[in-house]
Amino acid sequence: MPEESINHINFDELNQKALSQPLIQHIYTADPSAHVFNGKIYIYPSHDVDAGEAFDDLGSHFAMEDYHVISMDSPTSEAKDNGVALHVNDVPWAKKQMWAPDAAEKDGKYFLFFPAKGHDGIFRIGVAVSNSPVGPFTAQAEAIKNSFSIDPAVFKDTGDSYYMYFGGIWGGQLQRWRNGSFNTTQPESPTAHLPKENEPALCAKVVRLTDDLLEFSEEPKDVLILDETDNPLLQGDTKRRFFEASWMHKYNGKYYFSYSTGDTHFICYAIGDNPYGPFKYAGRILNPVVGWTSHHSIVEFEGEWYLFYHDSSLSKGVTHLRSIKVTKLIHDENGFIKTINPYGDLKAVV
Ligand code: FUB
Repeated sequence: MPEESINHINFDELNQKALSQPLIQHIYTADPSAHVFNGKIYIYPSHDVDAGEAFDDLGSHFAMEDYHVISMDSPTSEAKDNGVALHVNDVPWAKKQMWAPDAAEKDGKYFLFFPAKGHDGIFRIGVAVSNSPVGPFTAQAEAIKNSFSIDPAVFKDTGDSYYMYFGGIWGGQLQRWRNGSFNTTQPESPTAHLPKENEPALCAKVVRLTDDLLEFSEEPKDVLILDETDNPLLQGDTKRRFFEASWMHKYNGKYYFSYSTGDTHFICYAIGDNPYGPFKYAGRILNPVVGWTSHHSIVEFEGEWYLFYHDSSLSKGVTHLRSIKVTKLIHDENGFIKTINPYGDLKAVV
């Protein structure tokens, strides 16, 4: 992760060419999970802060403590910060690192799903509930039973079924759960426990939620991504394999699973026929942004599709101080997504 390479970037030129500007500038925000509730856009991002933690490959420098919900009347209108919606101190089971959240609505109630490290240093996923989309949210006393890893994304399918996609490798600890329980050996290595390069890649997980949206209704299953020959993507296929940042959207009856490739910095996608997959790799949605991480959501608003994403342009390249952005997303006549270059003809150096 060559953080120094950002010094080569001419930020004035980059910002001029950028497809969009940060939606919120008075705080740093990242990992935007956008939804349309009651005709309005609500964005559930991480709230980035500089807590003074040293940079490492486990993401210790992402030491976030709370969530703010951002609302917009439309993708081009002003974004409003609705203040603190949930703080780590109000989550009995959580200790630190409030990473990428998501939200869902059911029967007039709003559910905030979020990962955090517990007092044992293990990432779990929790739920907090509110009567308002902007919170404040009240956390459940315990994390979701049998939850693990990071980056929950909750998708409501037709028929009122809700599915959670989740997981992230390296600092997200997904690789440490390969045998069904948390592997405590080699705790400081982000890459120990990963499959070998020529083995099938580690998959994101998908699980249907219970009717009250507070628990898993089944064992999480692998989100399998197949290549052009219908074989699973390999762990060594780093420009296409799953790393973190799951999202699901449905377009013309097909299920689009999108995700970040992490250390190669792409947002890619794969298409399937049902929420569980398998999904066939279909291409890139977003080329690398300034900053190491890339994380997004895709949402339809008044018949048009939008990509919410983040970059570190406002902080001039500081990896853990990111800003949420939005741009249009186009599905072509065959259902494929047109790749987005976030700075036009300029390439981000990561
Ligand atoms: O914001 C912390 C972590 O960085 C997220 O959980 C990942 O998806 C990456 O964006």
